[in-house]
Amino acid sequence: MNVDKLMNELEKKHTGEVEYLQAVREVLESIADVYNENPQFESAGIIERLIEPDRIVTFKVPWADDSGQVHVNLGYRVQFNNAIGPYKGGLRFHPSVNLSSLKFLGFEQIFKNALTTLPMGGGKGGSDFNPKGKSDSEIMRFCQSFMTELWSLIGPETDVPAGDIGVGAKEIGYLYGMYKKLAKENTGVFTGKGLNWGGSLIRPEATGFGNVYFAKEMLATKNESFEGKTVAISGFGNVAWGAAQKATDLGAKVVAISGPDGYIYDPEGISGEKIDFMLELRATNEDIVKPFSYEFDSAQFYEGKKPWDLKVDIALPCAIQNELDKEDAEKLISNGCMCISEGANMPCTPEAIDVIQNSDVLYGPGKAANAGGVATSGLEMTQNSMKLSWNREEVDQRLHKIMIDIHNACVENGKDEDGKVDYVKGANIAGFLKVANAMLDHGVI
Ligand code: NDP
Ligand code: 2IT
Repeated sequence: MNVDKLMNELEKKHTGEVEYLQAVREVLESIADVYNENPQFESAGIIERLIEPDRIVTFKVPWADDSGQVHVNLGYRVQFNNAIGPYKGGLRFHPSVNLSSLKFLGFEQIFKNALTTLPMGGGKGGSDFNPKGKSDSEIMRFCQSFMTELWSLIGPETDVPAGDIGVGAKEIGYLYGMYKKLAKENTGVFTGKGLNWGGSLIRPEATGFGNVYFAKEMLATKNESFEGKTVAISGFGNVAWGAAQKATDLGAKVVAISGPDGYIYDPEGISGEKIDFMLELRATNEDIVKPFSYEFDSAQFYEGKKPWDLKVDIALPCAIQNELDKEDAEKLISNGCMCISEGANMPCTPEAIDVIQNSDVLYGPGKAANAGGVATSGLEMTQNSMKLSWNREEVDQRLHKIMIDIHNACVENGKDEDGKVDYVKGANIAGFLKVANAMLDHGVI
């Protein structure tokens, strides 16, 4: 494999799809040696087949707002690869959604899902619909219209969507309701479902919990732990909330969370009722953290700033892609940060990753560190198939074990001669080998 040649060809075919090209380049660069040592991959065209999605479906989503005005958004489902199981991956509703962002997310999802050890392929979907400021009935009508197109493409053994940015339990409820009506069946076709209609305990907090479990394993390689450490988290959504909870449980002090409007610094720590308040803020659908500073005296709001200029021991980016750049990485490192673990998908830019990997800072890439969310989706699918529910402890123990196993797979595949672990390389190689070998077994399809 010649990475530059492949990337040149891909750039010509998909000009301007910046995030997708970024995600593909990262994977190709880290698997090139393993690929070239195994000529059976080259002759079977594995990489050419893996970097293009199996199919992309695009559709229009017309919906009426509360005043009767009709709007039209774009809907997508990218079914990337199903070598090891049904397509699996979230739906994102956010104005930034386009083909490039969904293709990058679907591509990442292939390797992430392979790392979970569970039988799930990779996919992603969503819309440029912005749920911010919309009423519940507007969100319901949008979800129903979206589903009238999506329902025929998905199924419990075909393609199983879930949530992502802008798609939480409420949206999953409306989407699932419409699916059930159209398909005339009540199966586990979504994950992240409500607890009394097939959902799994721990799924809402699983990505954040899993990220902290992964970071805990990385820290342990340096005889460190969360106990007594300060933590900065970006975002205040689903993932950030779970990460704040678990980091606090493990004895750390979460001193920052953020929204698109700026960040909150609270030197007394964001725990207990303050974590509950994060959920209340999210439920307002406004997506701003500023009100946190009105509610708690110890909290200060820094408008338009990112939390990466703070002196913290651990940074957990949990908001969106490319939110932590080279300057942010340099600031974190010069302030003594020892660990950066990605709750979001691809939150660090390639330049930031270079800086981090040339330092002693532990770096957990999203496809390994945030795999706890989809892993728990896999556990939800298992419970649905068995038509039973596990209790909190059972799900949490399984999630914890999966995160330890993912960490071990990264170490096994990413340890350099000097003993340093390159978690990016480890995660990419471990995920790739599983999928590539399955593709070889299935022939050219
Ligand atoms: P949520 O919608 O619950 O929360 C994300 C919030 O972050 C949004 O409200 C968004 O606000 C806000 N945000 C966007 N950009 C920024 C920014 N630059 N700084 C601070 N906040 C910002 O989404 P999730 O918590 O589910 O997802 C967060 C990240 O985690 C995403 O990258 C997602 O792909 C990833 N992830 C999610 C998983 C899951 O199970 N939910 C699993 C694995 C990864 P606004 O709308 O105003 O932009
Ligand atoms: O990025 C992700 O892994 C998710 N949004 C969760 C996907 C899932 O199917 O649970």
